Amino acid sequence: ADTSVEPSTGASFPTSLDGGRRLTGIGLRKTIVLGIKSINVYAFGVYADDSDIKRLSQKYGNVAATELKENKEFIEDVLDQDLRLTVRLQIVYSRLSIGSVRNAFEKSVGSRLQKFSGSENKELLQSFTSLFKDEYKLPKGSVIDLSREQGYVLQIKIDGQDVGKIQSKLLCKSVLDLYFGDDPFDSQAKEDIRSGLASILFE
Ligand code: DAO
Ligand code: DAO
Repeated sequence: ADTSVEPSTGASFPTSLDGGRRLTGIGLRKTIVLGIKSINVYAFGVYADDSDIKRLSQKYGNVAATELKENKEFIEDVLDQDLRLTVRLQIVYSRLSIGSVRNAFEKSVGSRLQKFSGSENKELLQSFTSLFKDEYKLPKGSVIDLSREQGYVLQIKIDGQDVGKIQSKLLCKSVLDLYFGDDPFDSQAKEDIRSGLASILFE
């Protein structure tokens, strides 16, 4: 099958997933440790279900292809609506502990919950982080799929194994926003993902 390779890590992503979701863009999640050192934590790819995204063609059919990816309302609709998407993460950092995943998650996703709802949503955040059990291991090469399934169910798989799911429109949106919202981990990836999503409407 065809793949797309994230250049700084060599992580490779199939251009489509089982079930037909198609790759729209790939990127890199980095973090700064000890205030100075930048490390690559994981590479990611964002996949979208074509037929779900095409449900937006009625609304945006008259917008030019080149303008659609810059259209704020279009991106808002993709973030908000019940459209199936998967973010695949491939761990590249070799010393990732579940505790640091939990901390990072509380910061990144926590800030989005606050931004979109105006409240901390501690319980929602904890219901999610409680799925991150200490016995899981995330060695380099682990693959995590975070999917929004029908009915705003956020589903998590590690190396293809179900880890848990939570039904929450707000949580789904908050996770997706990290990758192609306004203040993303990787801004080039955001551009690519937005173009990829927009191009689905014009084929
Ligand atoms: O070992 O001190 C350290 C650095 C750990 C950085 C952890 C960043 C975690 C990012 C979230 C990963 C989600 C799979
Ligand atoms: O990079 O800050 C971030 C957000 C990453 C989301 C990671 C979710 C990880 C869920 C799986 C952990 C299971 C132990």
